[in-house]
Amino acid sequence: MFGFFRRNKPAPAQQPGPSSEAPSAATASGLAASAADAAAGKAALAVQATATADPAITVSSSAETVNDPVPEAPSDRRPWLARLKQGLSRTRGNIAVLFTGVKIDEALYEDLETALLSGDTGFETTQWLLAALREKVRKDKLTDTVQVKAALRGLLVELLSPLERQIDIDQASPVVMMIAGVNGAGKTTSIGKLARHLHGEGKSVLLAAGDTFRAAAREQLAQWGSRNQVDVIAQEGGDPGAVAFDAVAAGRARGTGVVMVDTAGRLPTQTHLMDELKKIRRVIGKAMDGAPHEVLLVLDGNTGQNMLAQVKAFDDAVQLTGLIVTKLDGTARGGALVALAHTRRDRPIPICFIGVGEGIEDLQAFSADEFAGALID
Ligand SMILES: Nc1nc2c(ncn2[C@@H]2O[C@H](COP(=O)(O)OP(=O)(O)OP(=O)(O)O)[C@@H](O)[C@H]2O)c(=O)[nH]1
Ligand SMILES: [Mg+2]
Repeated sequence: MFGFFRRNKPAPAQQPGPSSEAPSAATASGLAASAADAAAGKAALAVQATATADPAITVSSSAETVNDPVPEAPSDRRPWLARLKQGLSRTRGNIAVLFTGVKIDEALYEDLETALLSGDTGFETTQWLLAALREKVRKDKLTDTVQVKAALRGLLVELLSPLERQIDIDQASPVVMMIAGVNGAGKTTSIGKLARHLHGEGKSVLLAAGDTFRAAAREQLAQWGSRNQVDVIAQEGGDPGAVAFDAVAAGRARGTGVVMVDTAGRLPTQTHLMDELKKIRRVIGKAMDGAPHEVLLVLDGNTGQNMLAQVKAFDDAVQLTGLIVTKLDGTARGGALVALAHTRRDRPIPICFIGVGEGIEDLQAFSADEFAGALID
């Protein structure tokens, strides 16, 4: 399950660099291509040769260079698990120690209730979990706290499993992904990380800087592009829908593997901005039938229960296909993911990736088992 993406065909051994691609339709149509376009020429091959050995990248707007470790083999998830567990340590709080005693009594359930509520699991989900746990203890005649802990872990895995999903990056050519979310949630950073992972899969990537009004936003994406030999379609001012359209058109003309459309941050209460998002989605559909293939909402892990309202509002507006939850490092509110799984169990929106930091390897596919383990083990 733990490939980063789902593949229908084996990844090619070598990926064609951006320099070998046809000229950009968008560039020809008058849009300003980013610095990445210029850098893509001679430098591309040389940079590409060293890319996996030295994935030096910048993920923050502070332009600080992060030297990420060489990605571990997919079979070795230990470094990631350690970071996930460390990241969720504030959410986990005292859950693990609850189960070190010997007695299964009311005090145990009360302490568990407090721990779940403080982790922002929410009242309704906490009550549901406690009731299900009591029922399991009764039915399975559990007699020691180690068994109760295992039962709770099992319930969490069951609840979270429907949220697991790997994105199929061979589902179309190009696969068009639109990324949305509130301000500062981690959209652009996540796009950068995904671009690097896609590069590792041998997929060519084109980025669309859909935040046309903030120069800093364009620059942030352009910086990512130039570091990762990925072209960025950008435009100063103007309509983000036009940038998205041209990016998809350019992606089709070039035979690009994946086009990712970044968008400006917006609150669900900003009606005109939500309308703009709907328009971007519509326009992408005009540029390519069936696109966007993925509409991902990026959620800041510190958002807690408000995630539920954000998911609903963005889903109503642009029909989400998945979520990316960032900044789970250091949050005391990671239980909100459990609430999300429980309250939306009739219409689950999968969590495609979770992030626990700013490095490339800090964004990984979501696993119910790993997440439950990090919460209570
Ligand atoms: N600690 C931590 N920081 C993160 C994570 N993901 C992103 N960030 C940081 O969050 C900040 C905002 O990230 P951006 O990617 O710029 O967020 P954005 O959603 O594109 O922001 P706007 O475009 O302004 O709406 C940056 O400083 C990132 O480095 C994460 O998983 N953990
Ligand atoms: Mg951004």
